[in-house]
Amino acid sequence: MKLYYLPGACTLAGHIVLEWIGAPYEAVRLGHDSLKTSARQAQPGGLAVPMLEHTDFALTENMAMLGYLADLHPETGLLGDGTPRARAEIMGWLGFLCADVHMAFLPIFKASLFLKEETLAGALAENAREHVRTQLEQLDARLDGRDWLAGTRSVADAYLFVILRWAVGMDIGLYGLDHLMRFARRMEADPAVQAALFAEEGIPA
Ligand SMILES: N[C@@H](CCC(=O)N[C@@H](CS)C(=O)NCC(=O)O)C(=O)O
Repeated sequence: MKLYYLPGACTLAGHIVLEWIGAPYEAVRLGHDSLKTSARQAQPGGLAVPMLEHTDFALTENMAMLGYLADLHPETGLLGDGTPRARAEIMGWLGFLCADVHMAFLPIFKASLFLKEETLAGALAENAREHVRTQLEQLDARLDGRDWLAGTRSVADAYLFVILRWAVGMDIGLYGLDHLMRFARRMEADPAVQAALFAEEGIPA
């Protein structure tokens, strides 16, 4: 099992899930340039990370990859208890995080994707911050009285942790979002999360 990653990227979610699973894997750091020359361009999202290789199978897209890892290891319960309802609930949260919240960061990360006029980039990013903040408030409310998004620890929680790190790094912050802060502290104290972070960024959580 081989995970291709970029430090600071959404690949951290897969890295955390691999650590939670505890089976052997190799993490391979990529640069932005190697992404563009990747032989996996034919895959959906093949110009981006993460990418996972398992035997002769190359997989991209977080939702597919995280689901695949959890399916390979049902004993971890990372996609629920095996019932369609639990899986659907987890995939619902993962979908929201990947398709809505992750994408809402794009105008903050790279305004030039949306605007030719550089002078407007700051205003665009500021609006995007407000939008992400609204999404974070929804996630915060969800964690009121719950430790995990779907009730038990799942692949969606690994992705939520990535999103919270971006929120802090991009000056959105978690001020006033007490349930999310509690979640982040608990994840940071998890040795598996610490191992993934150390491997990717060389820094303790
Ligand atoms: N829809 C993709 C999005 C993946 C994505 O946005 N990856 C970013 C890092 S978080 C990336 O590789 N960007 C290319 C780059 O930074 O050059 C997925 O869920 O896997």
